[in-house]
Amino acid sequence: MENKVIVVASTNSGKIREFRQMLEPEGYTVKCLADYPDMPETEENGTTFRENAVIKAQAVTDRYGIEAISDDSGLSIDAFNGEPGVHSARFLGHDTPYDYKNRVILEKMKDVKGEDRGCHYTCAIAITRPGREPVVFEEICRCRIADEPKGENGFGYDPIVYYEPLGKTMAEMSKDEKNSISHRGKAIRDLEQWLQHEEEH
Ligand code: ITT
Repeated sequence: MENKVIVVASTNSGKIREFRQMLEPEGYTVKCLADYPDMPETEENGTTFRENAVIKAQAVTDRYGIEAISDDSGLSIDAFNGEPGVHSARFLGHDTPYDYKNRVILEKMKDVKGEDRGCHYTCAIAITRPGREPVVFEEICRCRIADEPKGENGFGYDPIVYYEPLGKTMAEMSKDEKNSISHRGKAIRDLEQWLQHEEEH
């Protein structure tokens, strides 16, 4: 049987890599916006992860008349009242390097101790299809802000996001470890189950 093609409406290479790591071994071919170079940038003007996820996938479905999947995600920090949240990519500037963003967060958190360093990642994955209602899978991963950046793996905020049960930051995890516990890993598994169910019916 031919692989099912999944179009992930994203330009974020870290996200796309994780979709590939999880879906390609299951027999899917993962495409991304690099395969659709004439797709204009979509304005993410929703106020929730769910809304932004639907906006991004729906834009691709509307333009090309195809099924599309998107990921809207971010890091919500308790001590910052949930910020940067949906603004995670734009926080301190979209193109600002993450080692700088991470250092700024650590500096702002220097007097915040213990339990008060709580945070969570959220991932909303939307699937849109022509003439159908969008479906969204949303998952979180509860963590805390590390005392210092650690690890070289992953992307974005991973070096300062410490996951207590494994005793390491997301950037110190292997790809399989991160995918087994992360917000995105869980949401991709939800999506996969849903796709399998759809294929059977
Ligand atoms: P697309 O919209 O093209 O997918 P984007 O980077 O603009 O790419 P978002 O608006 O969803 O995507 O922003 C998500 C940001 O949240 C992302 O840029 C990272 O900084 C952060 N983020 C989300 N998941 C993460 C993860 O698993 N590890 C580290 N940082 C993550």
